[in-house]
Amino acid sequence: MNNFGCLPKQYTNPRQALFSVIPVPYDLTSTYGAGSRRGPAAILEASANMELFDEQLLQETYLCGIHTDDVLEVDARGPKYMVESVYRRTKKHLRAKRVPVLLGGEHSVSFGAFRAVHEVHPHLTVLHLDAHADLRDSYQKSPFSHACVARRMADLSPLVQVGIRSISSEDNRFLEHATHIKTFTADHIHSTPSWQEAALPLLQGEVYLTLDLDVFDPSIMPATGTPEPNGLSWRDVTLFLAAVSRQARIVGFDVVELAPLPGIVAPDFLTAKLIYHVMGLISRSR
Ligand SMILES: [Mn+2]
Repeated sequence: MNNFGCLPKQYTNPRQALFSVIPVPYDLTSTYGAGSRRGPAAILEASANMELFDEQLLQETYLCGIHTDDVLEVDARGPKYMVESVYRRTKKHLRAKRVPVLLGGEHSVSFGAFRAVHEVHPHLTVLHLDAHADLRDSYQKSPFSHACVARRMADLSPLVQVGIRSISSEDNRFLEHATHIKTFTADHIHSTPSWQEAALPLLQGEVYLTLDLDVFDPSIMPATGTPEPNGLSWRDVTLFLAAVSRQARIVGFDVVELAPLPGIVAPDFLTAKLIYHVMGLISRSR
């Protein structure tokens, strides 16, 4: 497997890199379409075909150094153990002052990376882009299921959710009383051009970004386990993240739930390009 961007050695040396990419091919709790275990490999492969000049930012982001770590071994005992090993791996990169970039895998793995980043930046805010609210307190007897990941983050930090269009009645009841969580539904975003004016003031200081690819509309992102209609566009997401990065400091991020479709590479490529673009936004704000 190649490194992210298929970069020459001088740009992947961990000692000089701003970013560490951590591939986590885990999908054992997926409830509908599995297959996100093949996500990290597909992202790395697609990233070899990207133009390394970011045409929106007018910069060559790889010059700040992108290290790709070894694939994280799957711990089949369950998400709790997986979260723990993601935590330890993320911690290692944070200690070396690199920005962790997690490649899922299913969404449950994000909590490990978040927890490591949260220890270093306890006042961070979580920005959660997703079709699903993921606020269940427990699911299939696990508090670390993919369906609980936003709830676990919200136990520790304020949470801003963007693009939500699938929510359980339990989640909805919980939201009525959760004053530290603000949810911007896809419907609201589509019908309210000024929605960012309400979202951006909530995203100051340090931000951890967790991005489930099903936040995008299935027309451009069909390769997820749980696609939902009426999603966001490339432009919706990148313009919003650019605005966030201009005012806040994104201290780590994960991109999860790519379940590659044989013969259709566009979603893999979208994901690789998105990750590279977010790295570009982060490098620019430093
Ligand atoms: Mn989702």
